[in-house]
Amino acid sequence: MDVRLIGVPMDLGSDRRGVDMGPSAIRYAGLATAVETADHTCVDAGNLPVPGPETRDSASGEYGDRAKFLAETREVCTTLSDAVQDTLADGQFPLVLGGDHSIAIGSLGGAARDRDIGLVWFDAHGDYNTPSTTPTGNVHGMSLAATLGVDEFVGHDWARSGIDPANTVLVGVRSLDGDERDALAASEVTVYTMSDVDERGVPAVADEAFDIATDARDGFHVSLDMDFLDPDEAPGVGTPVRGGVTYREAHAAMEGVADHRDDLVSLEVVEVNPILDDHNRTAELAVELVASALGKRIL
Ligand code: DIR
Ligand code: MN
Ligand code: MN
Ligand code: MN
Repeated sequence: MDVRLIGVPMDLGSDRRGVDMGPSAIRYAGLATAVETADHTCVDAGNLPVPGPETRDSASGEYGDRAKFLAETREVCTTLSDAVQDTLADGQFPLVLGGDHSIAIGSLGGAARDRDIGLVWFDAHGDYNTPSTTPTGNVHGMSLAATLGVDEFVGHDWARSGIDPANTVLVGVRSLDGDERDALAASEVTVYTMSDVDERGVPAVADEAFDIATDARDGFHVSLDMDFLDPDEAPGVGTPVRGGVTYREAHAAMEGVADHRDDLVSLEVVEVNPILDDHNRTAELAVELVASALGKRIL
């Protein structure tokens, strides 16, 4: 297929930490070549414009600092949503590079605009906070709730993708905030924690996740937060949590994505932070995992 790279140097969803350099680091780690090695063509659409936090007021949105930079997040995600929709309309495959995880609101806005899709979200976190439950005010911890239109996000048409929570799956979870945990437990989202991975292994858990997500009529989107992996493998992330999946388990999960690639609508990889990284190894790992997800095989 024809893969179109869309970089989103976004760090407004998480207080400036360096995640805005993620798209550069991932490109420098050889993404385009890796995509071609997996037998696809690759065009790079460059980066979308993202305002710097220094030039804006964090309380710009209607929830003030309980959802920081929400007005800017809306601007960027609206642009990204159009870019993803245009990519799909042109018959190309959107590969979105973050940036923090708030950009998933834009990726999914585009991918789900004219489609009924499911969603598999690989993450240490639930990203299911809302302005009333968030302990940080950071929108990257709210993006799953926003795209599903939960609570305060009900009236936010720019954010709500229309994805059915019954076709939505979280995999790799090991860090939830108190109210976030209760909201997630009461939702129809399927949550596979690291305990499920311990008991059943990544291939079984991931395959069940793909079955739930591909139950939607028009395929599914994969959102890969690099903190899904253990910090020993992926130190260059903004909010590392120990106890994540290993290098091999992450590849197995992405090979599972590739096994379902006839249904794969779009892919994003987020939260690579070069400032915290060790010689770009987290970006290099992101590149390897994308290649696996797009069908690269050892033999
Ligand atoms: C935390 C961290 N639950 C928050 N979330 C992160 O700020 O809402 N998500 N790091 O990836
Ligand atoms: Mn996340
Ligand atoms: Mn995370
Ligand atoms: Mn299956």
